[in-house]
Order: sequence, then structure tokens, then C-alpha cells
Amino acid sequence: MEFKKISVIGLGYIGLPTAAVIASRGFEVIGVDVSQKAVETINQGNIHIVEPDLDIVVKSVVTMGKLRATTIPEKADAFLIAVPTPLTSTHQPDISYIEQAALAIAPVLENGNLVILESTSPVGTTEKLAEWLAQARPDLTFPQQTGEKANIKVAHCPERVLPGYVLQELVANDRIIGGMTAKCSALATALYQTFVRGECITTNARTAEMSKLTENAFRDVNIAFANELSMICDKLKIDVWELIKLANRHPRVNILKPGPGVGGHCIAIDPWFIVDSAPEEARLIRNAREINDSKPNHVLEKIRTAADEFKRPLIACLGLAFKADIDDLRESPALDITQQILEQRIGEVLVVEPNIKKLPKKLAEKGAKLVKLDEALERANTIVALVDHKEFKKISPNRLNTKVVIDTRGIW
Ligand code: SAJ
Repeated sequence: MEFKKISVIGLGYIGLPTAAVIASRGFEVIGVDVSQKAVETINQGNIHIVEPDLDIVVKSVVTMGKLRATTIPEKADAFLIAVPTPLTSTHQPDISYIEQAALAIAPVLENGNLVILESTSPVGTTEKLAEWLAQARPDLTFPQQTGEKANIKVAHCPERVLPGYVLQELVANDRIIGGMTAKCSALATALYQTFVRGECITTNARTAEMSKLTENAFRDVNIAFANELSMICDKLKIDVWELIKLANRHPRVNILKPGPGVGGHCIAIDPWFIVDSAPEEARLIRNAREINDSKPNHVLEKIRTAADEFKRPLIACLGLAFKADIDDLRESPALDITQQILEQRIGEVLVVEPNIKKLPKKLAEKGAKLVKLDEALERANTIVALVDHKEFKKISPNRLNTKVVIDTRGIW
């Protein structure tokens, strides 16, 4: 089948770059989002999220008339669903946005269409999606009903791009294509091969779902190992950074970096989807999550001990983002730690975050000040490195000589 018109449902961190890249290959792309504001922004050729170079690509495809955004789904040859799958407060996956997306596209589905779920999802979600579509459209057939003869093809193709490198990784990374049948996989592969340079590897939908969760759980477990080592090393008075460097000289050892905790919208969330599906079996995965979630408290206690040395502790918090060289403060352990310093009145706080212009309200209200790096290094008596932004790596060691330094990222 030849694809002419592709619809992307959800124009966030994954959907918008995907829509823009497909449009840049000459396809007509209809982006659908529930946010009227996002739709208007995109139709003006602008973007509502931060990702390097995305603004240029979106401007160009909108100007060429290849990408158009709307709140109301339209007919298309293929539908890519890239909506959020957040976690509830009790660590359960919330797949209601996928259900809403299914109900939104169901009325415009036509015989021969392909529906792809890109959102990171608990095992079994693609089958649920196909079921929701089937219930809404009893006049069409779906893979769970008629197998290869189905009118509508359904597949799970999880996104795996790294924030900050989305445009490169969208094209370069291998893709896992989990069709509900072999024909579903083949059709989805044909679509991805139009813009992916990496290999497209086919499997079934459940394995594709689990594969995505496994990648992020693997990283979380490895970081938990590093974070646990860092807490052991604090107790045993060993430099964890030197230790890991030495251990990693072994040809079969590759330990990731400890830090102030694990943030972002993926690594700290997706492992819970596995725990929720197999609570008895997923012991290591749950434990890793708990270790990483406990790390900010360990850092806070170190800051408190350091601050106790001063009559008037003046603490410079370097970095608020969830990782280096981005402006994304959501789910950030650095932000949490800074907030706790203020709430627990451990000391006065100067924040340096080169990637933002204004402090979040909850920090400003509590008296934190956003200052330039030089001012913080000049005035503070305690320096806490929370994010390894490039600006902080350049700080010369003699500027830190007279300070109490807590380096959670091993920069210096
Ligand atoms: N972190 C450490 N130590 C490390 C590496 C990371 O503490 O050695 C921390 C970071 O500071 C950050 C958190 O982990 O707080 C997550 O950062 P990350 O760079 O590991 O990952 P994300 O969340 O930005 O993106 C991940 C990626 N997954 C993997 O590398 C297996 C990406 O490829 C996925 O597409 C993305 O999750 C996603 O959308 O699921």
C-alpha cells in the first residue's frame, strides 16, 4: 500500500517531531491534539515544546503545507498514536489517553487503514486499543477477530528517542515493530522505512511493549546499582567516581553514573508498568526504583550536615533540570532537592540554571534567587552540583577551594 496521508495523534515530545519528520519526507501529515493552543501554535509554524532544531523543521513543513494541526481527527491512511501514558499516585499506568485517542479516531477509520501505538504502554495495551476500536466500529474487522483478513491493521512501535537528540534518533535508531499479525507488522514496517534509516525488526505486539519497558528498566537498575554504590562509598569513605572508573576498566563491566536521583518522564516511570503487571516477580525492578527514589533524601542529608558547619549557610544549587543541557524541570530530582532545602530551612538558596529565565514559583516564593554562576561561586559558602550542565564542567577547581562542595554528578 502507498501511504499518502498520515495522521499523528498527540503532538507532544514524541508526536510533534515524528509528524514533522514524516512531513519532511513529502507526506501529507495531519497532527491531532486536544489542546487548541498547541494546534494554533503549530499552524503558525511555531512549537510549544523545547527540542533542538525542531522549530526549524516544523516551520519549514508547515510553510510547505505538508503539516497541518487540528483538534478534530480526519480520514488518513495511517494513524500514529503518541499520547502520554502517565503513572497514577499509586504507581499504576494510566492508559486513559490511549482510550480517548481510540474513540477519537474510530469514526474516521476506513477499510485498509493502519493504526500504530507509539506510546510507552503496559503489556496488553495494543490488544486493548484494538478492542476499543472494534467496539466503536462494528462495521469493520480487526486482527483479534479475523487475523490476517482484518480490514484494519494494528501494531505497537514504541518510540525510543532520547530527549535532546530526538530528530537524529528518530531517523537513526532501530525500530521494533510489533504487529498484531504478520501483515500488520509488514504494513507498519513499510511506513517506518519511509523515514527511518535504522533497521526495522518485527515481533508481536506484547513483546514490543515489554521490550520498550525492559530498555528503560535496564537503565534504571544499572543507575540504581551506581546510586547504591555511592551510598555505600559515602559510608566507607571511598570516592565512588574513582571506584566506578576502575571497575569499568574490566572489559565486561559497564556501570552507569550515580546522581542526585533519576528524573524525567520515562526511566523513573516505565519500570513501574512492569511491577504493576507482575508484582510478585518484578522484585529487582521494584527495588531499583525504590533505591533511585531514595537518593534525593541521601543528598539532602549530606547538604544538611555540610550546612550545619555555618552560622549562615548560603547554598548554591547548580542546576534544576532533570539532566544535563536541557531546560526540562519536570520530574527533576535537582528541583526536588532545592525545594526541600528551602522547605526544611536548611539555608539560604542561590540557584544557577543557565537554561531558564525565571525560577519556578514554588522556589521563588520560598526566597530562592536565580543568579549567574559567577555570583553564586562568589557569594555561597556551600556549593551543590545537581546537574552536569556544560557551564559547570568549566568551573576551575581553584574557585571551589574555599567552599564546602557536594558534587552529586562527579563533575569535579
Ligand atoms: N541518569 C543518571 N545516571 C546515568 C544516566 C542517567 O543518574 O548514568 C539520570 C539522568 O540524570 C536523568 C535520568 O537518569 O535524571 C534519565 O535520563 P536518561 O538520559 O537516562 O534518559 P531519558 O529519560 O532522557 O530517556 C530515556 C532513554 N532510554 C534509554 O536510554 C534506555 C530514551 O532512549 C527513551 O526513548 C526515553 O527514555 C523514553 O522516552 O522512554
